Amino acid sequence: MQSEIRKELLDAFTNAGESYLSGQQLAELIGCSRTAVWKHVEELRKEGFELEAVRRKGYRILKTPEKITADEIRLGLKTEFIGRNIYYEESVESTQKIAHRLANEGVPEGTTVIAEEQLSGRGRMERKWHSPKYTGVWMSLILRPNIPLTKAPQLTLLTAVAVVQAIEEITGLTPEIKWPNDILMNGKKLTGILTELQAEADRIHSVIIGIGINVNQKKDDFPTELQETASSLLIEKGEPISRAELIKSIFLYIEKWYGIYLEKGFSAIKLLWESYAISIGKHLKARTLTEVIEGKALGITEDGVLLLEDENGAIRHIYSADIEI
Ligand code: BT5
Repeated sequence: MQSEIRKELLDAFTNAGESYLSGQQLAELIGCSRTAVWKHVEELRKEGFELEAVRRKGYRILKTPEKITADEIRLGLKTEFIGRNIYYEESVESTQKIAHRLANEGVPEGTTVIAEEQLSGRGRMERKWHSPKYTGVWMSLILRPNIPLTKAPQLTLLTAVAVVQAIEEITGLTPEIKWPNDILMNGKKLTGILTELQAEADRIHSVIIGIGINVNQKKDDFPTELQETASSLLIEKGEPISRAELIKSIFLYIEKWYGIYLEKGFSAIKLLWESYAISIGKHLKARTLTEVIEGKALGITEDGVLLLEDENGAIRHIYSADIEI
């Protein structure tokens, strides 16, 4: 109930833009007392929002806090369901773990878990994902598409396209995608995506999409073993980037492409993905669990499988691998 009022309050400020809203107007819009409005405004102040209060005019928001809070993401969020239900945590082991639990409990599609820090963030195949406090976007999104299991990898590619477009919109930088799940800038990794499934036979219950983006880390903030291979938006752009704005933009692009995907299939996303991919046309080494395959990357299939032409001219289908260019 409390958070419902908060959501409505932030929606009201969003719609008001630069204009002031009086306590009376807010109370009427939300359907609560003026005292309750005042109490919630004070709560927003405590979270780091700067609010201006002018006699006879009312309130307006001047500045949102440095920390990402669920409220800050809600302010100005234009999606219908992606990110509408947010679980925001200060410190967690892994947002994936929490999202799996919530998915089991039946939370609505689009529910997202966001944390300021992960103590054991994970990558693919039990690898670790470095997720220090207040500097990155560490989040897991729950989707429930009605698609066969074999199509699930397409959602990793869809997410990569959405994240690249959001980064472009917020920073003006144009990163590149390395199949299947890395987003790079100048050859260094900015983002990793981890798609996990809850499924039974051939039916998907939930897809949990983990997105990790290095945003405001400086070079020294990375452990030595990552300093040559990882980068952040701050390093690439030369100035700090608002994580909340980036998250909102990602939500909007995911919602857009997910809608198109469910309605029309993967083709439009495949084309876009290929336009952002660095690996196509290049000679690569694909390290799978069992072998290393070398060849020229021809593109991806309709299912998101990477096609490599090996030295004998044979076309190999790569379902899961690490790529070296
Ligand atoms: C990935 O795995 O790239 C997927 C990473 C997904 C992280 C998100 S954060 C929110 C959600 N919750 C989680 O617990 N996970 C997801 P993979 O392709 O396996 O790459 C992992 C490798 O990237 C590691 O072995 C390191 O070499 C490198 N790495 C680790 N942390 C990094 C970082 N912050 N930036 C760049 N590279 C990193």
